[in-house]
Order: sequence, then C-alpha cells, then structure tokens
Amino acid sequence: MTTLHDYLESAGCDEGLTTLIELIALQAVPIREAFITHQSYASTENVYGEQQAAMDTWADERITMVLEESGLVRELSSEEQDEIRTFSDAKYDYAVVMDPMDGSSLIQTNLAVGTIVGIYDGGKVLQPGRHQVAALYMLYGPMTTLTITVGKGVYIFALDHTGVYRLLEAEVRMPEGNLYGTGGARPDWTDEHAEFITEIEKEGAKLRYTGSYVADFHQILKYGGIYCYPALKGKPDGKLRLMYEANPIGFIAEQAGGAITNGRQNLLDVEPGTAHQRTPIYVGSMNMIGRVRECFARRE
Ligand code: AHM
Ligand code: MG
Repeated sequence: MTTLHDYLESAGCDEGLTTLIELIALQAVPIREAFITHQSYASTENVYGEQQAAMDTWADERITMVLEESGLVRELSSEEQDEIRTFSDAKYDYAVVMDPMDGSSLIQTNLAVGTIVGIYDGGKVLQPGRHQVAALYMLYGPMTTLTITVGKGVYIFALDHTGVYRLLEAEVRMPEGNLYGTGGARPDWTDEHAEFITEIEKEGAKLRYTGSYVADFHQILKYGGIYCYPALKGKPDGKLRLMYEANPIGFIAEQAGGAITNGRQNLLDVEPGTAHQRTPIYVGSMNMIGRVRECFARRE
C-alpha cells in the first residue's frame, strides 16, 4: 500500500518539501500521546484574548521547536503566537502557517480535533492562499488521518500503529451534498446569511456541526455540503482566521472540486494584510457555494 513518502515522491515533491511534510505529519504521534496528560485549560490567553487549552500551547511549542530545528522553514506564523517567527539559520525557503490545535475547546469532550498547516515557498507567510505549495490537516478521530494537497488533487492517509501513514483514499472528490454547519447564534447572523440558511433548510439541508472546524470540514469533504462561519452583527469579519483556517482548508477544498468564499470573493485570492486577520468563511461543494454567491449578489 502506498505510504505518504511514496506518494510525495511520485507527486514530484522535492526532498525539502517531502521532509517538511513528513516531519509535520509525524507530530501526530506525540500530539496523540499528549492529549491524555494535557486535558486542562492553561492560564494563558492567545492574541485573540481566547483562553488557551493546555494542548493549544503544547502542540504549538512542539511543532514550532521541530520546525525551527529542521532548518527547512524560514518563517512561521501560528494562530497561537502573536508574532511571525523568522528562523534565519534555515537552509530552505519554506514558510509555514498553522493552527496547531483546531477545535481545542472540544478536547475535554473527546470529539475530533485537528492540526491545520499551509506551506508556502519564498520564505514569507504573508501571501495569498493560492500561492500555497501544500496544505494539510491531521484529524485526531477514531483514526488519525492526514488530508493533503500538493496542488495535484487531494489524498487521505491513515497513521498506522508503526507510525507510517498509508494511503486511505486517492484523488478525493467532494461530492455535491446537502449537509451544512454554521457558526454564530441566529440573532447575530447578517441578513444574507440568514436568508441562505433559511433557503437551504427549506430544501432539506441537514445540520451537522460539532464546533471543530477541521472535523466539520472533513465531513463536508466526504459527504458534500457546506461549512460556514459567517460575518456576525458587531463582528463583520466573523471568527475564523484567513491564514490559519481559511487558506489551507480552501486550497484542499478547491483541489477536491469544491470552493471557498467570503460570500463575495474567493478567499484564496485575498492578499493578507496581517497574520491574524479574520474572515467570514463559506467552504464546501460547488452547488452550495454557488447558492451563497447568489444570496450575497441579490443584496448588493
Ligand atoms: P480554534 O479551536 O482554533 O480556536 O478555532 C475556532 C473554532 C473552530 O474550530 C470552530 O469551527 C469554531 O471555533 C466554533 O466556534 P463556535 O463555538 O462559535 O461555534
Ligand atoms: Mg482553529
């Protein structure tokens, strides 16, 4: 069965990118072990004023250390760190963006959470998502899986008991579908968002939302539909972040035949101003994204 290593070689990734992807993917092993010892909340807040779970800081510090020591990464930007890090001793020019522990508020309920990563070439993290050379996420569910694109379709691997990722699904296509999940409370939704949700609910769309973006997206990738975290009244940029959450997942969605938008623009085309900027997110199957665009256009 094809391993992650075999796949990256056959996809034409050079040695540096292959090593970097494998290094990140293998952090799933210590991360999985750490869940049991890092259940509590830390006493720290991140740049957004959110209380950090112990696993947020643990995974962030672990991956940061490994990437710094690798010599492969020139810049690193993490959802959990205020500043962009520069590793001036790096021998390669990769730049990495990451949400080290997405969905961390669910750790104490033992629902699936994940690590989201985007990789750029050229040493800089502040680039539009379309410039990513690879995007991936590890999902810590009943299996640990790695969903990855290097710009040649989407592949899913499962981590086996020997620490090797083996191919689970090649050339993944996101089907058209009618599952939906949306963040925000209904009284806070904008008129466009409320109209979209009301329309698709009338047509039989079925709600699936855990509060773990990476897990909720994975369900959409497999079964089809849409994940939304909209603009909210008083929070026009919503909750999720362009660089750490929108862009890597958006690249994967597009490579699987889906799309990502803020309602008006493809998020992969947005030039980031700052590392931590937020954005409304709609990501999913083409039929659903088309409906979102229509709803927003009607209110122009
Ligand atoms: P985080 O866990 O990295 O802070 O990400 C934010 C999470 C997403 O995983 C999830 O989709 C969203 O926040 C849920 O927010 P809400 O509780 O408002 O629905
Ligand atoms: Mg997150």
